[in-house]
Amino acid sequence: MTYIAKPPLHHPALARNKVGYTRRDYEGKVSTLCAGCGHDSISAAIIEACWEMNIEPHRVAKLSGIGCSSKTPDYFLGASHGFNTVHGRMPSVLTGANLANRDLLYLGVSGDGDSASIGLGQFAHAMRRNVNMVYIVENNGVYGLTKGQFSATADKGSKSKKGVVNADSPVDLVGLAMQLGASFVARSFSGDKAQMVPLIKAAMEHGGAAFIDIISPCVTFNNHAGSTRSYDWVREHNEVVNRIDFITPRDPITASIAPGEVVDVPQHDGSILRLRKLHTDYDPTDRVAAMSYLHERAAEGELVTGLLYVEAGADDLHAAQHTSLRPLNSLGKADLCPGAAALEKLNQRFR
Ligand SMILES: Cc1ncc(C[n+]2csc(CCOP(=O)(O)OP(=O)(O)O)c2C)c(N)n1
Ligand code: SF4
Ligand SMILES: [Mg+2]
Repeated sequence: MTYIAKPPLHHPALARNKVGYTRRDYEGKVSTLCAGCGHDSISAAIIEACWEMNIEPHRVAKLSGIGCSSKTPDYFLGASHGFNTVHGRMPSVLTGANLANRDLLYLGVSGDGDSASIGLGQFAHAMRRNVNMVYIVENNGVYGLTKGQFSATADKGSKSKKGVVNADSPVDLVGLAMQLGASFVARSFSGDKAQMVPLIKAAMEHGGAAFIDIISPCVTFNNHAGSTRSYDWVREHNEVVNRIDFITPRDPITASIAPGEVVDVPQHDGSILRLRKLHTDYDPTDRVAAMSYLHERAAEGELVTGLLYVEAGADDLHAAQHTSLRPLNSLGKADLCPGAAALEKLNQRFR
């Protein structure tokens, strides 16, 4: 059913953003996910964020793996580049595409099975290399597409729909991303669009690996009592540490906020992430403190959401590898194939 296209007609009076597109231009095909699936709310937040950020759809490359979550790029940004890869292999395909053309905005969409089970190794290496991308995991604690088996992010002791208790310890992708060196780490909830949209916008402006773990309930297989990924459970245990205001280089910075209530984090392009602190003792620029805070709250059964860690000005993979500033498809033969002498010089470095 993924072939159902939306009618192309637009109401002529639809509002247009600064690059001339309506919200409809950021949509994709009709979703075939179950009604109420958290993943559809995340697609809606991505559409909203891209429209508000005035991003031209053809400047975006969306990549995914396999799963209900990985199907979603078909349901937004229909005019963008897209690659639905193999289960768990999105990060390496995205890394390759990014190395070949640094001028696109890379959006990786994955599931908890896709990134924390089969794709855990791929996830880890993309984070530690600080690949410049937005990486969203739509985390429902189960393999939704294959009918609700526990995934590696399911909490120990949580119950499946049939009452089976999960005996395995969970993989916490947020904790892993921080430990591995990701320079932007956030967690959100698909039921909180007001939190998701600014987080996605900030992630798109960040120049490095921007990881967002979005708890996204699977209404068909993991939304019952005993689950720790249901709408009810997340609403009861969600501890929001901050709210983002996003200030582009052109916006005036006006605020009358008491010191201690706000953290300003400048980004590569001159924009500023302004974090309004809801928990005054939480510092998102201190990696070690942020990790211990998350562990403490998790031990109390709380799920911390918000921008959890951000490192301004971190070097991405291109900076570390001194890659070409121009996309490879814009280089001529002389640059791409500089001849035997250049190859010999290169080989000398490895002897
Ligand atoms: C190599 C390989 N192994 C197993 C599968 C079967 N499979 C398809 S989707 C999936 C899990 C999807 O779970 P998740 O990434 O959490 O996505 P969700 O459906 O929950 O959004 C599995 C195991 C596959 N397609 N390919
Ligand atoms: S099975 Fe679960 S994850 Fe898949 S579309 Fe349905 S509700 Fe969403
Ligand atoms: Mg899943």
